[in-house]
Amino acid sequence: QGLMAGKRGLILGIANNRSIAYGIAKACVDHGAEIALTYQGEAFKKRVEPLAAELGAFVAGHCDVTDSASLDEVFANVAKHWGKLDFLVHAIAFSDKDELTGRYVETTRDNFLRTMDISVFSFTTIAKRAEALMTEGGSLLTLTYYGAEKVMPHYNVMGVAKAALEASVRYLAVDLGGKKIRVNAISAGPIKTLAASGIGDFRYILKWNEYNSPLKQTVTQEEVGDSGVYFLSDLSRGVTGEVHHVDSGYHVVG
Ligand code: 0WD
Repeated sequence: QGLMAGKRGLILGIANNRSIAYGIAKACVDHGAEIALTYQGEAFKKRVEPLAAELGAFVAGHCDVTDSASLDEVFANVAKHWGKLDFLVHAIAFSDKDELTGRYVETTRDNFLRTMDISVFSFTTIAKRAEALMTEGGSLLTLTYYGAEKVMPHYNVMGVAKAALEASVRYLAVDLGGKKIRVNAISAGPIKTLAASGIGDFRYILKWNEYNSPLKQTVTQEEVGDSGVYFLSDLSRGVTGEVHHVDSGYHVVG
């Protein structure tokens, strides 16, 4: 038995074993959940398949959120395999790394739209697809960052996108609440991952958080994973529309 025994969830956004989504996936499995994973293209397939084997996960296929046919296929595979869904994790974001440095005002229209499409709209379209399978209620979780609330150096258009993502959490919570589907976000402190390596001066940001956060340390994927279990399990059954900081407390001082 476990906090997540009997629950089945789809986890999107594992690039490798340093991904935040991997930390959440592992914590869910440790607490008894069954999970499905996706990969973004052939390059990531080779990394995700061994992780799926390790976690006893079902691989639901290729998922590129800019390609709705791939999303249709992933959800069709989940429907065929399980018939229903209890939870979903969205840990996907993208922006051109040339624009994750310097001034926000230089953002191009193309990269603005692409960043919003992959990092914000994807959560809404995925929520709609998940709603159809969450026949007994459910829990949706996305990942955000403090750069949505305060100006962080180099975070630029991604900060604007995360602000829109956090607003989406609130609108989706209202739309889906009647079906007992909860929608929340974890605002994670900085963690060294593939996506984070695209952000200018990331090592400095890590050190800054370590020295200045109340807990005097940066967070780990395991810590985000454990908080994820709270949101994805019935422990948080009274909570929706929330943006919860898992950042060693940095947001109270930064
Ligand atoms: O410090 C950090 N690492 C933080 C990350 C602090 C706070 C929040 N986050 C957020 C990110 O913005 C993102 O929403 O957490 C989420 C997960 O990011 P991560 O774990 O830091 O990064 P990573 O391991 O790289 O996973 C993100 C993945 C992609 O990897 P790459 O490296 O290719 O960007 O998002 C996926 C992809 O697997 N992804 C896509 N998936 C489907 N379709 C797409 C796409 N078009 N684009 C990116």
